[in-house]
Amino acid sequence: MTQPSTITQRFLSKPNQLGVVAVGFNGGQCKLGVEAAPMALIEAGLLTQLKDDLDYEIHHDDTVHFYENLIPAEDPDHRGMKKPRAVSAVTERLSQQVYEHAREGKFVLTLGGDHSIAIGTVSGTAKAIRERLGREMAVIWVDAHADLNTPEMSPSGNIHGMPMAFLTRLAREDRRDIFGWLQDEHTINLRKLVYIGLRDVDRGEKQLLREHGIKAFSMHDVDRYGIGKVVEMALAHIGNDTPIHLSFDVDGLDPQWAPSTGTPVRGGLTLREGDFICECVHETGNLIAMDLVEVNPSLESLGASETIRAGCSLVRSALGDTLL
Ligand SMILES: [Mn+2]
Repeated sequence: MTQPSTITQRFLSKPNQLGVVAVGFNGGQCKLGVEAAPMALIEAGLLTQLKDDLDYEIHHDDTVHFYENLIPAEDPDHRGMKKPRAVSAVTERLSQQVYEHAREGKFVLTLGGDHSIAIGTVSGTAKAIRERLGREMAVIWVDAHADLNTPEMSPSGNIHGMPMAFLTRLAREDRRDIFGWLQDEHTINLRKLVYIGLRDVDRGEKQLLREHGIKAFSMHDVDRYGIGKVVEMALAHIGNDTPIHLSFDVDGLDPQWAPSTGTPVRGGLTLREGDFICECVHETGNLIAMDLVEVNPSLESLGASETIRAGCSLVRSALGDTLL
């Protein structure tokens, strides 16, 4: 038995309204299956739970967007990036969809899809928050990976490893059809980015994290301080007067809890630690949007339903579900 959240939301003018965008996009990486996640999460009852148990008014077009008509026939690699035009076109459209929900003061929940879609979601909320409140927002990125590779640094060329580089302007591209649509209004200040759960960070990314003093809590920090202290430090870094966009890659969780994901890495967060992060971020009253990405129901037949259940639990926790 659950009940609606009692936390006052500081930056949402319609705190009980939920804009939902279901994004069945897999083009930021090479494995099939992640495009099926939004439907799997919805069929598992996620939106019904948010409506019936947590009293949200759901604004969803009842569509999983695959954006087939945006995918170009020809999409050769550019600066080592794979499918750059497809990812650019899809995230540009998604950015607009998210922006339209966020500018009305609704919470925006995006169900991915691979993590490249965050180029669309974060840019959309960042723009809306700048317009609506005249503020810069913060991003909490829960992930095994930093997703901070510039195209030239990326070992794989998969754009799901690059979203944070484009969103912070560490990577730039002038071509309109390859992320040239990203304007200053869409971007995130490096000082307002916080990572939790990192444990598989590429060498070039480590250098960027150090050079720019980006706040990052790895699994080493979770082991040393405990998740309670880590979340406290993460939120202290952001400050209490800043809207927060939570981008949660399910591979932040240990494969024991979320095995069905494209790039699992052992030694991750427990489901309770993941839920705890979401609960605490909700409790700030500053959360304005959440992405749940990289659930891949096709990858591990035995673990798919477990991973979907874990994903539902994370979203419910971020939207105010409590244990008591
Ligand atoms: Mn990721």
